[in-house]
Amino acid sequence: MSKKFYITTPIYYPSASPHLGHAYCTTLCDIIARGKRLRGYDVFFLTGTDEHGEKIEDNAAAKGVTPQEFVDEIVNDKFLPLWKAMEISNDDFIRTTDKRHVETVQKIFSRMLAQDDIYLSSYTGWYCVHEESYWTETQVGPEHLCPECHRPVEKKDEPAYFFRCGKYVDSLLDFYSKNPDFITPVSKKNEMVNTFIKPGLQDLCVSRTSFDWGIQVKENPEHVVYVWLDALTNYITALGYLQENNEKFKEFWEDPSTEIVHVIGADITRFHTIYWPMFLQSLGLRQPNRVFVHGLLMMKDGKMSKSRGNAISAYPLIDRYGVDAVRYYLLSEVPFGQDGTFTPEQFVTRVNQDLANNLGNLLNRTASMILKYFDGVIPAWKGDLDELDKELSSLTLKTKTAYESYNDELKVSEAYVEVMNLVSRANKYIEEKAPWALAKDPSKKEELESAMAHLAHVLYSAGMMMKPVLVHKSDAIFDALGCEQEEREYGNIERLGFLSGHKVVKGDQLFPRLDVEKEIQAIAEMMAAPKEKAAA
Ligand code: ME8
Repeated sequence: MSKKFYITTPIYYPSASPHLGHAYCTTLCDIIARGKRLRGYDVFFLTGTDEHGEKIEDNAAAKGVTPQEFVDEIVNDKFLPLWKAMEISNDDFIRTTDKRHVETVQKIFSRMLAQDDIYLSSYTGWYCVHEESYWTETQVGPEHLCPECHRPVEKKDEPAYFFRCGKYVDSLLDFYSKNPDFITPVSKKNEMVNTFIKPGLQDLCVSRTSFDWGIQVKENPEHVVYVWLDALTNYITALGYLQENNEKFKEFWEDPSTEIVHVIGADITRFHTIYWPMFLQSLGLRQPNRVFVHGLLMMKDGKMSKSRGNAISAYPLIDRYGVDAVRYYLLSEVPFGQDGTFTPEQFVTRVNQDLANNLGNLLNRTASMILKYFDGVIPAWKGDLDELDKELSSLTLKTKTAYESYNDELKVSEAYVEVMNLVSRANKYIEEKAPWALAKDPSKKEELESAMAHLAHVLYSAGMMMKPVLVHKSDAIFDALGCEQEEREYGNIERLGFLSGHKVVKGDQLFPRLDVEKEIQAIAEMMAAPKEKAAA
């Protein structure tokens, strides 16, 4: 039976259009999900939107529409079309206004209340609307600013329900020490323990009475459920937890052999690694295997934001360079454990160096030579005739192993660096073999055949490993190698020589080389006037 893998993105606030940073996170998850599917895993990939809270209520009021109308428009006109344009292969899309979610959150709240994990009290303190969080006098300091986003906070005094964190803190620390990989990269765990747990974790306020746009507490309709208790549970409500049809829940959550990975940005680590595990404990449910904190995609002048005028929409990039180039760029720009910076120069350089000059060039040269020297028929595999052949074959297999282990460790961009290194090596092999010279010497025919067979196999293997990123261009590679649909199998990477006798078809250039100056200028213009396009 195939191994099961459950991967989630954060559910984003539909308070404005998603920017390239959101697109980065969703694309990263998509690449991980597609990579696992390619290797035969049974995958469930979830994304969605986090639609309740005071911020959304305020934004809707400012626009003169109801909160539901407000979120419907953003989800339908901005989020869903963007994910379609980015070729996101999610298996479900959860909205926290979905009936299935609302009803389940009410059941979860009731259950926690019944078992006295939640109790009614009152809250006096400082509140940040932007972070939807309460803070103490010490935390906001004399200037009364939110310690997280540095915006001014408001004084609040209201009845509220609280979650008993104290009850679960010891078992949380125990869980961390028994599961050192739970928070990835591990440095984030120390930050959580030292900043939030060690100084003393207060009970978490889990209801609000100062606004209406939320899930009503059934037992006390004056209250709505705190947006983070509401939001975090999406990961199980989407699977059917406490619902009639809970097959997916059994398969992708309850089954201890399922690997569960939440992918998030550093800004929401506290919620996912402290409160979420406690909520799960309270519900008597297993923990996810990993919370993976990815790096951010920044702009030169800091965080991407519309107000700074430095945000860039994915659409004009997709229109001009194709979705595969944008996906590849996003993936490669943010290495594991680090942030990346979007610049037009870097975008053009990546596409030119890796996709046009390296991968595109290998395809172009290989296909042209096979057409020229062998009428387009890939020569029969004769094994490795010399050290160079041997090195290339063994590198292909080694790359597959490294690609798998990097992917499994969630060092995703590193996995694709390995594939690009294989492609570079194959381009260098062409220089070393000099097939044009071999072709002039009839006694070297076998060597020439072997070189072409080796190059074709590297191309196939690279195309296959790149498939989760290059969702269209990988097929262009297989088309060029004359592969039937049913032959496009990951396992064939290990069948050296399976392409013998295939007929090469010369197609268009895989990635045309970009004119550096012209394209840098074009991207700078996109950034100056971020235009959005409705879905096709
Ligand atoms: O926090 N680069 O939603 P949100 C990369 N609703 N990723 C970025 C990014 C950037 N510049 N900016 C944002 C919320 N992100 C909650 C989540 S989950 C139960 C509830 C990504 O719309 C990153 O993954 O503010 C970050 O954690 C997430 O978007 C925050 O999205």
